[in-house]
Amino acid sequence: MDLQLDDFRLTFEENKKTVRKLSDMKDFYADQRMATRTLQLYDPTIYAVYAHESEGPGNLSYAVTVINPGDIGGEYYMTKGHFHTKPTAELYLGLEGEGILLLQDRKGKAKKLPLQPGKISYVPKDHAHRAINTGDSQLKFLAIYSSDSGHDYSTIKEKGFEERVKKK
Ligand code: M6P
Ligand code: ZN
Repeated sequence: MDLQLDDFRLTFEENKKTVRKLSDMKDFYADQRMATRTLQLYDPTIYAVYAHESEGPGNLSYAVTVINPGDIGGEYYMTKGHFHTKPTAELYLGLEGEGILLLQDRKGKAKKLPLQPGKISYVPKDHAHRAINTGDSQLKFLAIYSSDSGHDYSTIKEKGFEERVKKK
């Protein structure tokens, strides 16, 4: 299915805004020396999440994430990445910019999907997911997820993703 849509304006009322700066996620980057050096100079905003969150089972939450262009020691700006605490899936829709959606199952098997305008990607349950901005402009995408999915960041923080996406 291929749908040609006219330019449109996406609007919704967020009830939660999260801004992640380098200082919030220093440990997620491979090049710790470069992360430390960067933080001595400034604390760049890596991404912001504008979410409309609902509560409880049976409901949906959704969010637009905006990842700035940039890298730390060649590793592109990216989201922290997480598993869901409950086995629930998630849907991604690329809006602007170019990037990669990195998936990883519980056994550590990774998969890279393109994140680009108009592209819908499905994150199966029990798969960690991280978005990476590989372009030179902002990467924007919409994510829709179960309201009770929950974010487990600790597994990724401890073990990391098998794959890192770096500048060539
Ligand atoms: C998407 C969704 C959100 C998530 C956000 C940023 O919008 O998956 O649930 O919060 O990306 O990703 P992270 O929470 O891993 O930093
Ligand atoms: Zn998620």
